[in-house]
Amino acid sequence: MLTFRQLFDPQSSTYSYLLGDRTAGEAILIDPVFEQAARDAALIRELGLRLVATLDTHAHADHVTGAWLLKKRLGGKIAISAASGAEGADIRLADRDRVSFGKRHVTALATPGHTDGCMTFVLDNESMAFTGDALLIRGCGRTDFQQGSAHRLYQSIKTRIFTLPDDCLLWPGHDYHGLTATSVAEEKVHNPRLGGNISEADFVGYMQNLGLPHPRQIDVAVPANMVCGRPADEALATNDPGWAPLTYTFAGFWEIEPAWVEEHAAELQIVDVRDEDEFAGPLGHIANAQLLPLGDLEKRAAELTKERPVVTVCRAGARSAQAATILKKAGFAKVANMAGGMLRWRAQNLPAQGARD
Ligand SMILES: N[C@@H](CCC(=O)N[C@@H](CS)C(=O)NCC(=O)O)C(=O)O
Ligand SMILES: [Fe+2]
Repeated sequence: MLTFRQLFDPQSSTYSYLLGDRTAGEAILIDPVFEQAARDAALIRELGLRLVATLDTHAHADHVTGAWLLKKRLGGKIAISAASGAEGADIRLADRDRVSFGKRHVTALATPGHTDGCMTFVLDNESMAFTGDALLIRGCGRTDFQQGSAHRLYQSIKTRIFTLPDDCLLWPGHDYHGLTATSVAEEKVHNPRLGGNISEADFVGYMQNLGLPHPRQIDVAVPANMVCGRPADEALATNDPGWAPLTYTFAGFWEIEPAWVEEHAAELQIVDVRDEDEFAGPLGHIANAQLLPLGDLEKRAAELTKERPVVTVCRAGARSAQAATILKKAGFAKVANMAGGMLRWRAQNLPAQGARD
C-alpha cells in the first residue's frame, strides 16, 4: 500500500512529497525544505514510516533543501543528480537510476533545462511523476540562471515528460497560484508555453521574455544547496533548545511564529528592536514589548534577564534576526526571532497597540 502526501512551504511556495510503502514501513521525501524539517520529521514518525532517502529534483535557487537536516534527525540517504554538482550526497543519481522504498521505487529521469542537473522522479507504475521545476502547472521553470537553457528544457519536457502516459499525474516543485497537481494529457494541450503546436523557437522566445525578478533567497539558497543543505554551525542546527516550537533557519538562528508569541506573551520578554518612531508608528507594537533599538542592544542587554526566554521583533524579521544573534553571543540561551516581524503579526490579525492603519 502506498502512502502519499503533498506538503507545502508557504514562504517559498515549494511542494515536498512523501511517498511510503506502508507494508515495509519505508519512505522517501522529495524536495524537503530546510525550515520544514521538524514538521516533515513529525509526520514521518506519526505515519510509522522510516525515511530511507531524501531526493532533490535539483539544486534549488529559492529555498534551502532539508536533506542534510532530515538525515541528521531521521537517518536515511541524501540523493541528488551527479549533474547538479552538489557535494555531500550519498547517492549521486544518473539518468534512469532507481531509488527504492520497500517494494516500490521511483526512476530518476534527467530533465535538464531549468538547471543542468534537474531530474523528474517517476513512480514505478507511471501513475505519478514529480517534475521539480522542469514542468510547473500551466508553466515551467525559468531558464535565466543556473545553467538554464530553454532549448534543453523544451526537449526534456517534450521527449521525457510528455511521453509518459496521458493519465500520469504530474506533481510540480512549486505552484504560485494555489494549484496542486496536473496530468500529462492536460499539460500537452493547455500549457501556454509549450502545449499544442507551440514550437521550440516559440518557446525559447517566450522564455527569453519572462522578465522575472531573481528569487529573494538565491544568494543563500544556491551555495547551501550545493552542499545539500549542510549549515555552517552543524551542532546548533541539531540541538533544538526545546522551550517553544522553534524553527532553525539556515542563516543560523531560531525562529518562532507570531501566533505562539501572542499565546505565550506573559512568559516571554518581547524585545522590539525597531527605532522609537517606528515603535510608535502606524504598524503598532505588541502590548508588553520592550523597546530596545538594535543599535543600543549590545550595551543595554543587561536590562534583560537570562531567566526568561527572549523573543526579538522588528518590522519584517530581518533586524530582529540580527538582534537574536547579538543576544545569543551575549550569553542568552533562550532567544528566538519572531518570524516575519510586525508585518506578519498584523497580517495574521493579532492585536497591536497603537496601530493606525
Ligand atoms: N518570487 C519567488 C520567485 C521564485 C522563482 O523564480 N522560482 C523559479 C523556480 S526556482 C521559477 O522557475 N519560477 C517560474 C515562474 O515563476 O514562472 C522567490 O523570490 O522565491
Ligand atoms: Fe528551481
